[in-house]
Amino acid sequence: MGSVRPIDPAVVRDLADVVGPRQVVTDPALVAGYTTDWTGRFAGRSPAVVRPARTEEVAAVLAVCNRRGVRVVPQGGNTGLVGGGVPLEGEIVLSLRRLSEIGEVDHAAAQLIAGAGVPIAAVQAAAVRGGLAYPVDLAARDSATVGGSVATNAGGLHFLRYGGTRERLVGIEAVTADGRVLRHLGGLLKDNTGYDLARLFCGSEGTLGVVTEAALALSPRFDHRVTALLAFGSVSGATEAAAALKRTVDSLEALEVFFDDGLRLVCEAFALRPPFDEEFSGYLLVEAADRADPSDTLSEAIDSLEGVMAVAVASAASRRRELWRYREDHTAAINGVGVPHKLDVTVPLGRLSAFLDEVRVRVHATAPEAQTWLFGHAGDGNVHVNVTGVAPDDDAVDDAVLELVAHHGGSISAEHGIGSAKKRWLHLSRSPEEIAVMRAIKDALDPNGILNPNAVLP
Ligand code: 2HG
Ligand code: ZN
Repeated sequence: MGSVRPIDPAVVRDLADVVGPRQVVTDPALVAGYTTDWTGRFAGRSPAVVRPARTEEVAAVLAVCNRRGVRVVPQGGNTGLVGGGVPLEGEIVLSLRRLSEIGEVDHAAAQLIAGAGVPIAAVQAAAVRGGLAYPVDLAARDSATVGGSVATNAGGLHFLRYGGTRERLVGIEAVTADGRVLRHLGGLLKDNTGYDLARLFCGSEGTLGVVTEAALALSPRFDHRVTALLAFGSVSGATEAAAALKRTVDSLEALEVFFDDGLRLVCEAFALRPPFDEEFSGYLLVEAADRADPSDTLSEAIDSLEGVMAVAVASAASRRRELWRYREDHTAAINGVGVPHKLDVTVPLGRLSAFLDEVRVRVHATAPEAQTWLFGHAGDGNVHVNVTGVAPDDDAVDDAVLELVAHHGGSISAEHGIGSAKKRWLHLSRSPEEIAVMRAIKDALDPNGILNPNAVLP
């Protein structure tokens, strides 16, 4: 981490005029909380964090930065995993957490409008209070924000049933690099009036504009929910069962996969009792939700699967939570082993089993001392390849894994985005023509290149 280039006092004065002096944070001890990502792999530096509370303030801040050529990294809950919210080159941090207003549920439309700084868990709670649900769900729900989830098109645990953030997004308010406010929050589902800017900004990782509010489509609230943990003797047994469950259980809401080494690590890290007396090679965590109890439907589907070696089923919330911990606690447990390289990939479902076998071999051949941890969203073909035991800036393993993904016709990022971590490999998933069009859009919307300059585009 280099030294921080001091910020021009005139810029600080201009920013303080907009948000008030207390909301331009320059004390290094406080700034430090915004400059490193959650994994510890991406450590940046910044002279200042600016914390607007309203859209007009965001617009005025960006106008100042654009005029003075000051580069900006927008940041929500700082739960990103690809270095997309970290000021790697001394940019100022634009924290959106104070945009924390949340509207009432619109029952007629089954929608809700939330500010960029509202945590996902708060959106979920508001939806439930309104008799509905917000189906985008992820382990970082208490810290991850609406703005960050829109900027990264967050996927999460329920993608197979409801899609990700882009599928839920029915309107957006965002500010362009020069401080113009784009507001299109009417929430009309049928609205063919030109380019869909909300969905363009969704997944743009703060490079095209800064999301300040989002209109989100809610889903029905299902009060009956059942969770099952299934054990298999082989990787292919688990992936074949996942495909069968996806085909047969309409109420399926989650279909997660992990393996013996990850389960052992989670149990050791958090002193959890293992789910079964014996160890097995692969595990599926399955959840179904419906208006009536889906237990029988799920049990029948499980009974007709081949290769199931052991089953634990839970309907009570506390026992369901215990089963979920075996999967959700992987991220935190792996962080305890060392700074991980996180590769978040999708492969076509028919290639999932082959990929899971080959990726371990590939990592071992590239870095024999490394440890490979595999888990993810089996229903989406989305594997979280975490590798510990290699230096944070050694890209050899990333290179080997992403080449293998491309070989299988997959995507180098299923849900975490490109950030700064993966832009070197964008060409493996997108053609030169596509990247040139993305560059043209970026240049049109942010001609001075002030918005998240280290993310997405090589
Ligand atoms: C998850 O599915 C998140 O739990 C995090 O996407 C994955 O830690 C990871 O690599
Ligand atoms: Zn995930």
